[in-house]
Formats: sequence, C-alpha cells, structure tokens
Amino acid sequence: MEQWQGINNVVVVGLGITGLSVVKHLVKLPHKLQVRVIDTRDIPPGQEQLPESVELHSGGWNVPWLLDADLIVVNPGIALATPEIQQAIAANIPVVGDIELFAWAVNKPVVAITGSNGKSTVTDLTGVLAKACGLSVGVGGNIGVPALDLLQDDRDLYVLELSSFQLETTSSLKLVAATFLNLSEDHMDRYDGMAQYRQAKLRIFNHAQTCIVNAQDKETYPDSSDSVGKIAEFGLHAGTEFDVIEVDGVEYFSHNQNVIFPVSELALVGRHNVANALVALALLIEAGVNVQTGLNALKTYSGLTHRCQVVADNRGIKWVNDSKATNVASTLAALSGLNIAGKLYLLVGGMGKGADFSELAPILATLNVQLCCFGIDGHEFLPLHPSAKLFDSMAEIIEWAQPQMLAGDMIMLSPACASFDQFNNFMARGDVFTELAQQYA
Ligand code: UMA
Ligand code: ADP
Repeated sequence: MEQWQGINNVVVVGLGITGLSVVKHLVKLPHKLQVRVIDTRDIPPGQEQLPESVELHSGGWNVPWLLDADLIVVNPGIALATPEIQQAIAANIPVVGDIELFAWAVNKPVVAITGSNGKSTVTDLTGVLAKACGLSVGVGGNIGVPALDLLQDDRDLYVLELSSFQLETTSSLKLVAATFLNLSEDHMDRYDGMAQYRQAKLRIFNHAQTCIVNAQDKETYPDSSDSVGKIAEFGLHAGTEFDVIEVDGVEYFSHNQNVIFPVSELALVGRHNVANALVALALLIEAGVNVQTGLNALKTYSGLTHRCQVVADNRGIKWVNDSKATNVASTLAALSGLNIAGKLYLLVGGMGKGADFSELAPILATLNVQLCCFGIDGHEFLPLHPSAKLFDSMAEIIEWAQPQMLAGDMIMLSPACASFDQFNNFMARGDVFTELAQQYA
C-alpha cells in the first residue's frame, strides 16, 4: 500500500467499464480519497452507477481538476498524447491505468497475454485449462472484464489479456509468465508507427519471470538492451522449448521434447489456434501448474463467440461471424486455408484505424469472392478486388446478397476494422450480423 502515500485526490479519466471498476476499487480502499471522474462524452456509459460521493464532469475536459490531482487514472481508450493529459504529465502528476492499480493490489500469481491477434482466445483457453486443473482462476483485462473487478474474489491465479493501450500506463505488474503472441499492424491511428506500437507491447516483459516469445515472429522478442527474465520460445515447428513435434506420424504439443497432447484432438480449428493452445499450455507450465490433469479441456473447448463462428448453416450456405477481426492480420488468418465450394460473400469495413488494407488484395485474388464494403472507411476496400461494392450497412448488404446466394456459398463478416463508427463494440456488431443471419438463413 506504500504506493498510496501522499495521494489524496484521484481523478479518473474516462468512465465505461474500466472507469467504473477503478472508482469501485478506490472507494473501497482503507484510506479516504477524494475521487472525481472526467469523461469527454456527453452521456458516459455507466454514469448512473457512480457512487454519490464521486463527482462527474462530462461532455469535455476539466483541466483544473486534472492539475489539482495527486494521481490520474486514465481509461485505455484515451491516448496519453491527448493535450490535456500531456499538460498533467508536464506538471509531474503521475498518470497510470487500471492495470497499474491492479498491480498495486494483487497478492497472487498473475500470467498475462498480449499480441496483435489471438489474445482473447489464449486468455480464455488458459483460464479454462487452469480451471480444469483444479485452480480457482480469475480471467479478465482487455477481454472485457476489468482486471480490478477480479480482485473481488480471492483466486489461486489471475489470467490477464493486456492491450498495448493498457500496457502504456502499466509499470510495475509482476508476472510469473507473460507472452507476446505476434505483431502485425493495428491501432495506427494511435501510434507513430509500428516501432512505437511494439514498444508498448514489450512492456509486458518488464517484470516477468518468464517471457514467452514466438519463434516465428522475432518482433515479439525483447530488445537485447532490455533486462528481462527467462526467455521461452514457442513455435509450430520442432526445435523450440514449446513446440509441435511428430512421433510416428502423429503431431503432438511438446515441452522440451516431452509430448503433452495430440494436436489432432484439439477441438479448435485452424493452424493459428494450434499456436494459441500451445501458448496457453506454456503459460501454465511456466506458472508451475501441472497441466496433465486438465488436458481433456482441449478436446471440448470450441472457442469464443465472434471469432470465425458459424452462426447459421441452412440450405448449404454457411454464415460466419468473425466480428472480432478488427485488423488486417486477423482477416488474413480467417481467409487463409478457407475451403469453400461456392462463392464467398465477404463483409469488410468500419473504422479503419489508419491501416493499409492492400495486404488483403493477393489472397482476395485467389478466392471466388464478392467483396461487400460498409462503414465509415468501407470505400478504402474498393480498389482491392474487381467485385467490390459499397453499401451503407450490413443489413443493406444482406438484403442485396441473400437472393443470389447458392448452396456451397459462405457469407462471412471479417471486417478488418473496428466497429465504433456504427456500433458500441465488436460484440454488438457480431450480434447484429447473427440476428440478420438467423432472419435470412
Ligand atoms: N472515450 C471518449 N472519452 C472518454 C472516455 C472514452 O471518447 O472520456 C472513448 C475512447 O476514445 C474509446 C471509447 O470511448 O474509443 C471506448 O471507451 P470505453 O469507455 O467503452 O472503454 P471501456 O468500456 O472501459 O473498455 C476498455 C477497453 N476499451 C478500449 O481499450 C477502447 C476494452 O477493450 C476492455 O475490454 C475494457 O476496458 C476492460 O479492460 C475493447 C477494445 O476495443 C474490447 N480494446 C482494443 C482492442 O482489443 O483492439 C485495445
Ligand atoms: P485478440 O483478442 O488479440 O483480438 P482473438 O482471439 O479475439 O484475438 O481473435 C481475433 C481475431 O484474430 C479472430 O478473427 C481470430 O480468428 C484471429 N486470430 C486468433 N488467433 C490468431 C493468431 N494466433 N494469429 C492470427 N490471427 C489470429
């Protein structure tokens, strides 16, 4: 608790589920704090749940409040580069995020996951495996349950998904094992290029006992100048600490050449999910968990909703919700290895976050595809394929496409963009797609 010495006046910037979890945590601390909230939105989500003792300033900034604070706790959705936050930093006021407060409070082992794609799958699966091994486990962070809310229950282990935004404002989180899964372009509206985005993610290793890195993506390795814990590599080929090896023609997950589990028994589909399962095993093994008792969970775990999920399958037409594909690499993962008898109706677009979509063109050229573009940056996809057509909404696309679809076709939402231009979040976007699928299929 020594971190709280001299802190009396805390300003929480940005409400939402993170801000609310921070406020609830602060008002429960043993020492009395003055807690105030600033949210630039006119009607911040969650304002009705604020305790009466907490003052709210909404609809814009309140710089005097910021400059009067002993500590500012900022929502991951707000960039540190925002001028008002920069003004506070220049005035030497400490600015942290909810994960830093979690680090100050937690007293049990924590493992954490970052990367451009696969974070939620690895986080959820690690939690499922740990539970199957008999541990009481708290799973949260960027996956949608604020980390501080997890502390309400005493657990044996915490598993956190951490975004680059959360890592930017975290400096003292101790981890028994941490992984950086992969790096590909994302959030270029928030960073001055890939190097800055990568540095934010590398912060996960700052106080990690074991750093689990991707042998097939050297960008996930700490820089040689960084002082970090033990490095453990994972890879889909033999030759790394955690890898996939072949014994008598059968592929196995393995640790230091010792077989753990046959890859073919993994319920998840796709090669990227073999890597995801390998990392979940690696995190728990490095955290000292005996995974043998929980391995059956790999046979039944079928993944999270909104990730390449078949939501309707009628008259030979598959409707696939991959709303969580919010960047180019995740849409590429969804498209690679697709085996469709007929035509693919691919729904792309939304808030592009400054990304370069041209990387999708080569794979689109190999597919029998109808590219259907929507959302604020939908027009940016038009040059990628001759079939591309622009629409205002998903509903309009489906109304147009449905009468033409034939048995063997697939219609997939894998938008390569964030959802915030038309939806509250990627889940709401996936739910709308799913409802349309159920209505039209
Ligand atoms: N906002 C304002 N003014 C404010 C506060 C927020 O304009 O004063 C805007 C932000 O710019 C942001 C948006 O509102 O774009 C979302 O903020 P929010 O209040 O909805 O945030 P929370 O509900 O607290 O959700 C946050 C994470 N959101 C972001 O990082 C944008 C959630 O990750 C996370 O699940 C949650 O905390 C719990 O930890 C979402 C996300 O999109 C899923 N993350 C990005 C990603 O995965 O790519 C990083
Ligand atoms: P994140 O939380 O990092 O966004 P998710 O597990 O939610 O990751 O998956 C997001 C998208 O990325 C989905 O479309 C999924 O199919 C794809 N994906 C999952 N794991 C990987 C991986 N290891 N490499 C590339 N793409 C992946």
